[in-house]
Amino acid sequence: MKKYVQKNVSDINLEDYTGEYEGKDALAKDLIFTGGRKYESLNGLWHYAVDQYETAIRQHWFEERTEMNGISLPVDFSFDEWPTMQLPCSWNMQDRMYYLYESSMVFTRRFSFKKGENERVFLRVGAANYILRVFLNKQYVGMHRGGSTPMVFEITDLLEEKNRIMLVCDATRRPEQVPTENTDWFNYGGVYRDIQIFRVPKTFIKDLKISLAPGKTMDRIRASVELSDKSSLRAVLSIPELNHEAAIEVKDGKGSVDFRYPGLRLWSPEDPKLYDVSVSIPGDKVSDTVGFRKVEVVGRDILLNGKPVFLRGISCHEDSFVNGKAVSEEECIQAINDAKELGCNFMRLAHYPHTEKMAKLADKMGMLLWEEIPVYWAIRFRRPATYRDAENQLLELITRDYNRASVIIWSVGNENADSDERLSFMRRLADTAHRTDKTRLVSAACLVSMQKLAIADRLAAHIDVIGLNEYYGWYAPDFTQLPKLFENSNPDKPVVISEFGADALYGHRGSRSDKGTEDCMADVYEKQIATLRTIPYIKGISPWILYDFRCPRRASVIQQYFNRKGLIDAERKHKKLGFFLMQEFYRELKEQAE
Ligand code: GCB
Repeated sequence: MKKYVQKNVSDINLEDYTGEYEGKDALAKDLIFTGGRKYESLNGLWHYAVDQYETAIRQHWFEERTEMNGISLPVDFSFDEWPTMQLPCSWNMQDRMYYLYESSMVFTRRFSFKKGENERVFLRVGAANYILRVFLNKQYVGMHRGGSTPMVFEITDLLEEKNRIMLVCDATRRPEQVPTENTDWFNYGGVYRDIQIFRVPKTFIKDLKISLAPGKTMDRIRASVELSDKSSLRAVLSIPELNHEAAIEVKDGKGSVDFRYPGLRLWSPEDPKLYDVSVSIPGDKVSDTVGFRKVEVVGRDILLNGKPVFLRGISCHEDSFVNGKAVSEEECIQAINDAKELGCNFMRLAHYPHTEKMAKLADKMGMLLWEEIPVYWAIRFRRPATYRDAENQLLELITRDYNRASVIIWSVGNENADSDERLSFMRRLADTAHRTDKTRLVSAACLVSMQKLAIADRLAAHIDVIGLNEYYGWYAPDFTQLPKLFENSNPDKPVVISEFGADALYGHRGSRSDKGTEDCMADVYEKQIATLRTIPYIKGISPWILYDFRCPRRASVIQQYFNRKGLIDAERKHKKLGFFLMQEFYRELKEQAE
């Protein structure tokens, strides 16, 4: 990190004002395992100010320099007199004034803290879009890039009994970020997931990964532990329901144990069996509630616990009519229940990591998940720093959700044109996902080749399941091409139709060719279903999309800045005709499978 430039009140001629904040990035490797840990919440009312010109970081507001040599200075902030906002939230939903605001906001609050003996203290923020800079007691703590993954900062040495924390959240869209400037969803700003403080002992359990061990058997559990330092000690894994305790020999900070448990009840959407597990070391203990399942690809089949499974899916954004991206637990439950009512056993959580609540609920409620990072459309594939950002988001997501049985697929991107730079970028991401996690499949939502009229994406060789977005009957009006496309293709692995769909405004009726009507959408669904049901290598479908969602690109009178491809409207109240067609199809598929 560069040394701070000496500032008085402002520094009006310094344009490289962000450079001095570089080099202290919170990364995936800094995350700590929080399952079962107590925490103090910093959710609640924070003072805030819109900071359109990033004056807070240009002028070092965090230093609170209000006087010089005993003489008071004019300042441009009034932390404790500012209005308040309830965090976490998407600021766009708090006041019409902020609806389209996409730059920086400053948040600050005071809090008391009683530090214990020999403890380390970490601040965890569940997500903030896109850059978050953190300041505590007049010091710069660090920053995080990436709008949908968690971050952890150590604050042990900066804490006092009375503290002031300041968060500067920058929601600017930039071409080099992941995602880039142009997406088909709304750019909600804000610190929109939980803000928490965790206390841990000096040597603590930094990570716990637990799953079925990769390999042939389906009754072998593997637990791996990583400590915060290179200590060697014995950890104890306990799964009370199995009456099982196992010692984990930890050497130089790492250790793992494998053991067989014949008769283990495996997790599946039909039987989402979960077990409480805990790991303890002297002075520290973490816990989790996990399911055990095996997912693999054999030929063109996806196998769950050794049996072929068809993914009866639906795509879903993290977008609430009322709360924006700060979706509530009730809204997550509702989304899973609506998907279940549709007949789904699978949801594609597009196009970025959704709240971790979603995967925990899916574990409990029995829903398979596809989780994705926002390598979406025209990413700067040549830029090394953009790759590092994308890879870090992928690793943060994998670290966060590794123990979730519901998550079966990591998707490394969506609809990226098949160039050499893109291939090398996304292939590296797929390799990273495979290397880091051997218990899941890797996919990406690919485009069809219009020239070859076939599935011809070169990335397909590097992923386990080919995701395919196709909009025959909608963007590609000539529906007769879809069966031809499948005839021309002979993939050597399963294909999941990760998107198809059509816009319709709920209640708008007309002829089947009248775009924007429910009838036209129903026509597309009927034709899609009739074709997709005949293709043997299609092993899953997740139409676009469960709910209508906000989208600045959609300015027609029907859309009114919403993407209207939802099977249910944005208010989550009304189901469109397409919903019932898909429901009927999934009912049939389910019956066939039983
Ligand atoms: C797509 C994109 C998705 C869009 C959708 C649409 O192919 O993957 O993000 O929202 O099409 O509605 O155009």
